[in-house]
Amino acid sequence: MAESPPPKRKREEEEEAGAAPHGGTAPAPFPLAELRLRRVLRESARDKAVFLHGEVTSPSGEGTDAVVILEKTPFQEEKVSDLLKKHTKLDLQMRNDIYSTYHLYPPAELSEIKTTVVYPATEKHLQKYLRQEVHLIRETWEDYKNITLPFIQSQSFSIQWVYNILEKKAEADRIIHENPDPCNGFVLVPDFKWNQNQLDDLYLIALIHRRDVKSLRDLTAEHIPLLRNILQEGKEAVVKHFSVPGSQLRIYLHYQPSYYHLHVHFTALGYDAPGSSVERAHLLADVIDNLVMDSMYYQKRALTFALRADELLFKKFQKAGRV
Ligand code: GTA
Repeated sequence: MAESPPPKRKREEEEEAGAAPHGGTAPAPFPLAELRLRRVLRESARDKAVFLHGEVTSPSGEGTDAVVILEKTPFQEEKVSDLLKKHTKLDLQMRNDIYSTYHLYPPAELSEIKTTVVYPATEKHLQKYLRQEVHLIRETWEDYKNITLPFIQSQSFSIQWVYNILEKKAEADRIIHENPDPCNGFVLVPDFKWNQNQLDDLYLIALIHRRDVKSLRDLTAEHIPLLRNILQEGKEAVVKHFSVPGSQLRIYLHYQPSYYHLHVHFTALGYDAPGSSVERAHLLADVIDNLVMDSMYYQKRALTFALRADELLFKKFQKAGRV
């Protein structure tokens, strides 16, 4: 378990004190109780998470899709004694010699469920969270130019949320570090997936200021100063804010990403984060070394990644006879 909890950020303190972020009126919370459950998209016993497709019905009777992710959070070391003392019920399940198991029912304040909402959700969001068969693709540079790039240009997820962060229109008081240089600068913020309550599943994301780099495929030696800034300053900021040394961070890019605005993932080394497997994660330090060796490295080599069977990009590769 982590040594110390991360410092509480300013916005959380304000919210606990009843103030809306930025001093405005707090937006109404998502109407969870009114959500009509349409189906379970995916359920994971290992991650203790369930991905739901629901529908919110407006007063006029119109339904709008939403994705709701419910996820049990890791234990917080400093709250474990409270859990032992303040549990509301302890039901014995079985006893055998020196062994026994129980169902322990914690009080409300110790039984938080992290809830992530995408609303309104598009068909692509529903597909993304649906459990499906996956296939490995080996994408050459020619495949990228002829299949993937035209697909990205016509299809990818909206990146408005990224621009909102870069322009301080959203999550401004969550920023951990910023290098404001328009060419070699970036913003480091806690990722969507991290509730910042414990360091075990630490997850931050670095978003670059420049808007002309979509993914790993666009990187050349020109971007080395930017990437070195992210690696160096990102590590320094994480030590300063969370006391986690660089040697305990996994710092990587996804290929393919979901959002085509270059960003770098920072996760705790001990955390098996979604998307940290070999077919998707490219360590930033290795990416820099590859670019130092050959500026055109990522415009030459084939890259492997997994695609879900009913994804449009997978169908394009199939149609081109590349699967
Ligand atoms: N701070 O508004 C945002 C925001 N959004 C919209 C996305 N991110 C955000 N961060 C902030 N504010 O790490 C984060 C995402 C992700 C990164 C984008 O930006 O949390 P990517 O472009 O490489 O795309 O990274 P990726 O990794 O596919 O995105 P995502 O959503 O993390 O999906 C990864 C897979 O993990 C999904 O297919 C999903 O099925 C799975 N997954 C498992 N558990 C979870 C979970 N609890 N929440 C979300 N996805 C999960």
